[in-house]
Amino acid sequence: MKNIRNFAIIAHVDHGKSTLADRFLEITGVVEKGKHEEQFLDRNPISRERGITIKLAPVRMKYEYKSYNDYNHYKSYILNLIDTPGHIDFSYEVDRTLSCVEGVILLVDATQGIQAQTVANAYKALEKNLVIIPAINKIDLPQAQIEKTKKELINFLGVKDEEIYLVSAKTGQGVEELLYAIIEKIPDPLGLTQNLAERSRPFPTNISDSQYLQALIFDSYFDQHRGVIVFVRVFSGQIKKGQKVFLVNAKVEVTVEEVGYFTPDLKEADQLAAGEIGYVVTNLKDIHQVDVGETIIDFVGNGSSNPQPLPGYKKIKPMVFAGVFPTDTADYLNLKKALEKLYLNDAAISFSPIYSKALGSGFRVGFLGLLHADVVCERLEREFGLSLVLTPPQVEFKKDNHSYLEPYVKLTIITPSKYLGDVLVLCQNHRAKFLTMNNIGKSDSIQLNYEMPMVELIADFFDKLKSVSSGYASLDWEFLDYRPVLASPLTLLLNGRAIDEFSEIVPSQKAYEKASFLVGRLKELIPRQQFEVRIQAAFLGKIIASARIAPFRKDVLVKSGKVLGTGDVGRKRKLLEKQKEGKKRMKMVGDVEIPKEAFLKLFRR
Ligand SMILES: Nc1nc2c(ncn2[C@@H]2O[C@H](COP(=O)(O)OP(=O)(O)OP(=O)(O)O)[C@@H](O)[C@H]2O)c(=O)[nH]1
Ligand SMILES: [Mg+2]
Repeated sequence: MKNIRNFAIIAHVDHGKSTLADRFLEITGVVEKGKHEEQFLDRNPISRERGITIKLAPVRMKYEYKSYNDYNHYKSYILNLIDTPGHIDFSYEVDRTLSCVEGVILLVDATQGIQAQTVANAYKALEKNLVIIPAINKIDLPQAQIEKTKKELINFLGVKDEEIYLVSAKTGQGVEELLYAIIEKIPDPLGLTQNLAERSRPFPTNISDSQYLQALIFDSYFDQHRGVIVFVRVFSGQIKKGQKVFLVNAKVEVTVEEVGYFTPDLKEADQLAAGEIGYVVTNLKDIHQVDVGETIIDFVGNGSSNPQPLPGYKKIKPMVFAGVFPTDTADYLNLKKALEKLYLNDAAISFSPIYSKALGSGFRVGFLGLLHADVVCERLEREFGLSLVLTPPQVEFKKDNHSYLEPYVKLTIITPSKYLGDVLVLCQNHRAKFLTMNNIGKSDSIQLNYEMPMVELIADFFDKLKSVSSGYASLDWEFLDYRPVLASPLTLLLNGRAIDEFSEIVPSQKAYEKASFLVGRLKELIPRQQFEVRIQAAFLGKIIASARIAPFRKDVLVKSGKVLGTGDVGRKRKLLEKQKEGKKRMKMVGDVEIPKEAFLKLFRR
């Protein structure tokens, strides 16, 4: 165990975590330099296309360490790295990662300095008592502000200048020194650091020397042929093929089919021992029995001998909800199965069945934010071959007798001081309540704390914040509580018929603004139909906004005024097929045809 180091890379989005991981993988010979894709650990195609990490990614590396001081000190280490996403919508991946490691590299982009998720993720690591190695990245860039970023880190973490590592994940400069720091500064899985022979952090349970198996499930996915595959951190004991184990919370017995570690592909091994990170093939076909945060222990016959669960994880609460419907109503069960399987790989979603008059049977799915909603739906479509309609993601209001309560968040914004004025005005316009303001380090970065209604946050606040600060301000939020608000349903009508899917509760103060925005947007998004379409918005029994779309006749069989004759059957069929294909991307709402994208685009500006 002394030769194992488990660590994660955490940072604000885009500060270079996955690129740094590439360099580690090259130095340790997992991949060959110049022969792999950039951000090698971002393996999901959606992640690659969007250039952001959406999943935690574990990988095991081997490294031959030679001490600088003592050349006889030559040892082979196993380094388990977990790369994490930086975007706040995937923060649950970070939460789960941090329970599996003893230390982290906190990476800060030298051109950006400390940003909101730098702070949020660092606090998470501090809370877990992890060793934090601060590193400044992108020092190769001419606009890098190394000294300023250093000052921010010194002030924020209370570290010394010489404890901060300077690297370029792009060129590899300083990366090997960082590997040395991981070995020297991050404790082994028993909590012992190399130099100080003392426990630097309490062991997660009090049976650290136990022979009994205790492994924490931190991620999972469903494999068509092998059933549920879980990712584990073993805290004590061992786990190997053929062993009978027990899931403490689900109370099910499982015979282990295979164990191994990440290369990052799955590589079979004889066993996983205490301190290691790897995977377990369970062959469980009933996917409801496995949950992240579950503890695997030895099977002790009916689970009778007082099994010890590890602390596991706080369940995360989705804050944004949308209806998800199959375009083809016959796909309902496929959607259900897809959601269940996806849940194994993304425990941050929640779902429950709903029915809509216009869209049929579907699910009300909870997400952590709009990007998360977008990514989940794209994964459902691509990984499970579904075609879906998503109603506009909304925040959940609670009804309390005749009044409404709305969710509030605690908002943290970090901005360079020169944009402060504009940021303050922006917050004011979004019903935010100012709490505190302070400087980060001796730099000109300012941290602002607010309380703000969640509904204000999810619409377009982030985009506006980016635009008033030329991209420099960043934000982090956390759910606070529900508070009373004067609000009512804003109903959208198409040709006099209320369309529930487009209706939502809005604060009275925002009703006019919202109504005219939605009506205007729908007018752009709904194509002309054979008849006139009237769009209206009603609030408290009054129509407060309206628009119309003029009718338009389009029959594909009438081309340049001439009806295609019977002799042209092939061509006629082709045109009809094409029209049918187009219709698949449409959805009938009432008697109006609406493109699928309209549902998602409606609330985006
Ligand atoms: N010049 C320069 N560019 C870098 C460096 N490190 C990363 N980048 C670039 O910064 C961008 C973001 O890098 P990623 O490694 O994807 O960042 P990340 O932190 O993994 O991003 P998320 O996982 O989405 O939060 C990419 O375009 C990288 O090529 C560096 O040291 N120097
Ligand atoms: Mg990344």
